Amino acid sequence: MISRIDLRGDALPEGPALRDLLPRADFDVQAALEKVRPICEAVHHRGDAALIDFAEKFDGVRLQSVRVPAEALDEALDRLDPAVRAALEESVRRARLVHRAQRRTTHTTQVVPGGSVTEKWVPVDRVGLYAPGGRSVYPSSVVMNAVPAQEAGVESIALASPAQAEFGGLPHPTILAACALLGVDEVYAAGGATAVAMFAYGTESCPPATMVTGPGNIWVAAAKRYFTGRIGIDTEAGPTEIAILADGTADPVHVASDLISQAEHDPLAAAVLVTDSVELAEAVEKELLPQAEATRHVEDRIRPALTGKQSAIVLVDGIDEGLRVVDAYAAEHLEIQTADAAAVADRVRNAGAIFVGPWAPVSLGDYAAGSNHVLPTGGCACHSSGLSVQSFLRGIHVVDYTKDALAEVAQHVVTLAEAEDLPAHGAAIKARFGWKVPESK
Ligand code: HSO
Ligand code: ZN
Repeated sequence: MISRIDLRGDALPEGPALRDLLPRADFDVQAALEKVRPICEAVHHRGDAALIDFAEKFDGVRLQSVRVPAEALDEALDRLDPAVRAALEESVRRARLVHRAQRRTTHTTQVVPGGSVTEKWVPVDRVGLYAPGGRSVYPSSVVMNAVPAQEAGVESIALASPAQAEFGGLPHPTILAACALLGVDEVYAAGGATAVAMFAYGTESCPPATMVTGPGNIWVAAAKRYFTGRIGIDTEAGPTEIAILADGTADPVHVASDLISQAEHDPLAAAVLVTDSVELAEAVEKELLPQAEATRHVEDRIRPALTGKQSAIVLVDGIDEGLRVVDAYAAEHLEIQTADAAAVADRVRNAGAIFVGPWAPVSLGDYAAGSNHVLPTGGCACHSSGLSVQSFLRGIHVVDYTKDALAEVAQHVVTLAEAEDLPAHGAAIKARFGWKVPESK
């Protein structure tokens, strides 16, 4: 059910040529951009009225108000299954441990006596988090977005999730319960591009945000791209990906179940096994179908994901070549299931998150490892990181020089300003010293 790409024999090509041999889903955000433009503009001009009309059109429900009343949040938490509540609490506890350790401290560098640069870290003022509805109602994603924002010290945190007709126009109750658990009390029923536009422009009921984060479908990604440069965004999340680098020591049952686990998200999800063992490849192929058939979403998501052009088993000549392949692919999630997995994992350069050895499946990271599950997709892991405390912070340089410290470097500044044909830059220095440049020490 899954295709094979055989890269054994000849030497592997370099860089982009190697990347072109590897499978990837089509996810044309640029094409979606034209469709979201009128939606964003309608929210800009008509505010809440546009959000209410779009909820009726896309979600089939007429809203009383876009803002979710506080009682609805409390009620959702009261009604939450106690086992789900306990699991979410543990997920939050572990995520807090990891994200608290990401906090940055103010640092001052004494460049010269009397001259210092301090880097202070300031959280963004207000973020809008997005939690999808429909096929993907993930309270775990509320945790993964809210915890780093909270640990970064963001003062104003709001969340939007699509209105659900079956819940009277409120977002899904598990999303509301997760918000209540996390202390996120400003919640809106708005979905897809309309939610991003609501946060970007602000409406009568929702003040504008400086940043929007959170996973979503192609319309959310397109809306984020539309607002790039106006508001901060995290990476544009595409369909989920798992790559597994495995040798003959890996257990094919586990490898197959991990590939299937991420194929479960989306018909466009990617599952890629890179191995130097033909025996493992064959054993995994045998496992995939029966395991997939035994699970609920086989027809609508898992089979199309595994048989799609974005998924494959890639055969290589040894783990060194395997490492070159997984680096070229730059997976959102990368599992290392080889002998001495930690040493192999240490050599990986490009991945959103790395899962080491037989006891760290991606599902653990999705819910309760403490790591973040909002990660770069589509090869963006070669230049971007997953969501973290850092995503919500700005490092501001504070430059503090005395007269003597400025005098000491004045000549160099004037010289560089002249070299760039910017004499007024030099004049701003000279003016402070009676228009004479002090001698450099
Ligand atoms: N694997 C998804 C996140 C997720 N999994 C949410 C389960 N729920 C993208 O990293
Ligand atoms: Zn997942």
